[in-house]
Amino acid sequence: MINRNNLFVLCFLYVFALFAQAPPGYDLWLTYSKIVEPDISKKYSDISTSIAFLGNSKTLNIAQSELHTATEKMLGQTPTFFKAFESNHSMVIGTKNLLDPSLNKVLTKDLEQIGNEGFIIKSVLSQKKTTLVITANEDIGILYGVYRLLALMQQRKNLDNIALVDSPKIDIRMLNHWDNLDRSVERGYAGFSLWKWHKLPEFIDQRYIDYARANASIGINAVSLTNVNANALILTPMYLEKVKALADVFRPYGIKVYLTARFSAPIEIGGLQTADPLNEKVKVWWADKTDEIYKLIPDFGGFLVKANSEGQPGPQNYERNHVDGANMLAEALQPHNGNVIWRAFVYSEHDADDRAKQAYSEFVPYDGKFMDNVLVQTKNGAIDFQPREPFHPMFGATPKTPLMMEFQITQEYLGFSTHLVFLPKLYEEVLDSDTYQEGDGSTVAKVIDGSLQGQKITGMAGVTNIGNDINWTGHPIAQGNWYGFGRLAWDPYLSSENIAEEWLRLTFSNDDAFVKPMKELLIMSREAVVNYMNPLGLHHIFDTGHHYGPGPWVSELSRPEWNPVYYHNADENGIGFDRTPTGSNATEQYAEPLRSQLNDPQTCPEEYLLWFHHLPWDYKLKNGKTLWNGIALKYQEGVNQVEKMVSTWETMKPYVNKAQHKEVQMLLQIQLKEAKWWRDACLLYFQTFSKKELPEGVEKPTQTLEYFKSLKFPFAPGIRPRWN
Ligand code: BDP
Repeated sequence: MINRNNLFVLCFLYVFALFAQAPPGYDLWLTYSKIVEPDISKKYSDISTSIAFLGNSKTLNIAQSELHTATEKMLGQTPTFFKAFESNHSMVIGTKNLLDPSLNKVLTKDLEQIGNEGFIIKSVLSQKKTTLVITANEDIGILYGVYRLLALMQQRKNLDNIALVDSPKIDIRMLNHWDNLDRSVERGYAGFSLWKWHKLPEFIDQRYIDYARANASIGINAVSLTNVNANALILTPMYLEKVKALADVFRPYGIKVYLTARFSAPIEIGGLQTADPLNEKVKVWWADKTDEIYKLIPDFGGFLVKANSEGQPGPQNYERNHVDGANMLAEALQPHNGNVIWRAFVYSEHDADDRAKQAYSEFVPYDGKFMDNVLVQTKNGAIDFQPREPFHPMFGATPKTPLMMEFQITQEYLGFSTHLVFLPKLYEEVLDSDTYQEGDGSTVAKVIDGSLQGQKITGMAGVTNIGNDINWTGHPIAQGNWYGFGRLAWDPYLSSENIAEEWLRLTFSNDDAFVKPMKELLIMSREAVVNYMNPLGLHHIFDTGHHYGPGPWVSELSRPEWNPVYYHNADENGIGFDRTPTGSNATEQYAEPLRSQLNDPQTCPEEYLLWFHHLPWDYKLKNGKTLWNGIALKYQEGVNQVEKMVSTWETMKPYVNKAQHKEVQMLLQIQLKEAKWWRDACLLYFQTFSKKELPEGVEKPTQTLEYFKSLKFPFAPGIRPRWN
C-alpha cells in the first residue's frame, strides 16, 4: 500500500533517476543502451564475464572503467577483472609486452603493422578455448581498441572469429576550436566555449573529461584550444597554467594540446619593438616562450598560426614571407618535437587576382622550403567552407610539403546549428576527388595521408561545432558531424554511408526501420542544402558578416572579394565566375586532364558549372533545360528535399527519445522555412537580370525582393569580433 512515507521515497527515487541520467543528447554516441536481444546479449555476456586486464596507467584505467560502465549498461552484468593472467579468461586485454608469450607470438605480425596508436581485436584459439584479445603496442591503442569493441557491441556486430587490425592513417587528428578568451566562439552556434578560463586551473569542469572521452572514442588526438584570430594573452604565464590544467586532463585520453600563436606576441606581451621573424631577439623570445610551455606541458603539440590573413599580423609586416615566419617558430619547437601548423588561408586586398588563386600562387613556390616539423593547413576548397567547392588545387601540388586538411565542422555557411546537414558526405566528396597530380588515382585522401607523395607527417583538422549547449553541438544531428570527422581523420577512405549507419546505430537505435530511412535522409541532407543555397556551382552569396541566409545582392563592402556580387557576376548576359583562360584562369592550377575537363562547360561537372564558367541564361544544361530554368528547379528541389526530411523524421518518433524528436522536428520546420527563403530571395534577385519567368514546378515567392533585402540579423550568433 502506498502511504505518505513510501510515496516520498518513490518521488525521491524518481527525481534521482531523472538526474542520474544525462540529459538527452549529452551522452553523444556513447549511449550504451540496453541490449534487449537475448541471444546477442548472452553472447556478449559470455565474452565479458572474466577479463584479464593487464597493466596499470591512467589511460588503462579509463579503458577499464569504460568497459565496466558500458557492459553494465548494455548487458546488466559487471565483469570480473583480473590484473594478472590466470586461466580461462573470456577476454584478455593488454599491451604486447604484458601478453602471455604464446599469445604474443600469434600476434607479432599484426603488432608490427599498427604503430603506436593502432590496436588488434582478435578471437584467438588457445588451449581449445577461444579468448577475445585486445592488444596494442601502447596504452592508447588499448583505449582505442576498447572503444571500438564497445562500438561494435552497440551495433550488435558478430564478434565470433573477429580479427580486426586497425590503426590511424593520419598522424594528427585534430579539432580546431575558434574559442575566444571571453568564451565567445567565432562561428560557434552551440553556446559558449567549453573552456572556463576564469575558473581554471583549479576548477576542472566534468565537461572537460567528457569531452576528452568523446574525442578518444573516435580517435581524435589533438586539440587547438583557441581562435586562429589569436589573442597573445594565451601565451602569458597566467593562461599557460590554465592550459596546463586542460592538457593534464586530456593526456590520458591521448590528446595533445596546441595553441594558436599570435605573430605579434613578442610585441604585445614580450615588450619587444618588433616581431620580425629574422630578428635575433624575436627568435630568442619565441624559443624561451616555447621552453616555458614545455616545462609545464611536456607533450605540448605546437602552434597553429593564421598569419597575414584577414588582417592578422604575420611575417609580411616585416617584408618577410611565410617560410621565414613558419621556420622561425619551427626552430623553437624542434628540440621538443613540436609542430607548426601554418595556415594557407590567405588572400589580399592588394592582389587583384581571383581570390580562389591566391593561396596556391603564394604557397606552391615555397614547396620544399619549410622545415620538417611544419605542416601547411589548407581548407578543403580555395574560397571558404562553402556548401560545395571543388577541392583546393594545392592538394598534391606541394609534394615536398605536408598539407594538413582543414574541414569546417561548424556550419558557418551551412545554416549554423539550425539546419540539418550530414557533413561526412561533403568530406568524402573532397577526399575522393582525383587531383591527377601523380597520374590517375591521386586522390586528396592519398595526399593527406602521405601515401601519394611520402610525407613523413600527416594531419587533418576540423573547425569544431562544439559549445556548452547540453547536447554539445546545438543540433542533435550535428553530433554526427563531430563523429564523422573523427572517423574520417582516422581513416579517410571510410564511406559516408557507413559512417552514417554507425552513428545512427550508436546514437539512436539499431532498428532497421529507423536506420535505413534515416541513413537516406542524412546522405541526402548535404545535397539538399547545396540545392537551396548554392546550386550548380554558385558560391559565397551569403549575407554579410554573419553568413546566415541569402545576400546575393550585397555589393558595398570595402574589399571586392567580400561581396557576393564578386562571386556570381550575374548580369543580363548570364551568371557565374569565369575561371577558364578567358577569365581568371584559376583552372591552370589544376593538373591535366582535369584542367581541360574543367575548362570546357560541356565536360565540367555540372555541380561546379558556375564556379568555373560565366554562362548565358539560356545555356542548355545536360537535361535539356536552360540554365535559368535549371537554377530555379534546383532551388525548388532543395525545398522539396527538406520537405521529405520533415516527413521522414515524423515517422521516426518510436525510435528516438521524445525530447530529441521534438527538437529536431522544430529545427526542421525552421530549415524548411529558410530553404524557401533562400529559394525565393535568390530567384527574385537573379530574375532582375535574367528577366525570365519561373519555370513550371517552382513555387511562386510570397514576398518581394525588397522584403528579403530588408532582413537584418545584427545579433546572429558566431559573428567574428573585428579583429581581436
Ligand atoms: C572564415 C570565417 C572567419 C575565419 C576565417 C578563417 O568567416 O571567421 O576567421 O574563415 O578561417 O570562414 O581564418
